[in-house]
Amino acid sequence: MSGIQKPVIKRRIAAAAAAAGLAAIASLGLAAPAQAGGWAQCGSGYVCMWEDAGFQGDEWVHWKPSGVGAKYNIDGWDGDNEISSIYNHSGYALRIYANDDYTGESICIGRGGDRPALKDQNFNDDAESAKTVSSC
Ligand SMILES: [Ca+2]
Ligand SMILES: [Ca+2]
Ligand SMILES: [Ca+2]
Repeated sequence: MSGIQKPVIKRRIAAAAAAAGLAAIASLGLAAPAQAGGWAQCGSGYVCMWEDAGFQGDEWVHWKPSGVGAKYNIDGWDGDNEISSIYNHSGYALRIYANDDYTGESICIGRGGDRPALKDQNFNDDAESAKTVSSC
């Protein structure tokens, strides 16, 4: 009803369009140029998180979750509020939280999904913990 809802809807449309674009790239089997760097080093089964966008810089998280509900507390000195890109190469959906102890705002990345630039989700330099979930 109010104008307040407008930006939210626009953001959702933008997110959906971005997701569709990534899906199109994946279905063609093409690696986007932005997926150079550490992306290729994130092996099957792993969740990887980098300090910089484009899967660059220090890889603060290189984690192989054991199943749904597995938890990862990003290191307070090396990673908290620094993560700018993520590749979820694990077999589970992944929820990433703005605060420690799996609290605060969160975003979810489906199995096999990636986020080359978390600033596009308004989540740059914000993640502090992560947990695998059954679905997004
Ligand atoms: Ca943390
Ligand atoms: Ca960063
Ligand atoms: Ca945070």
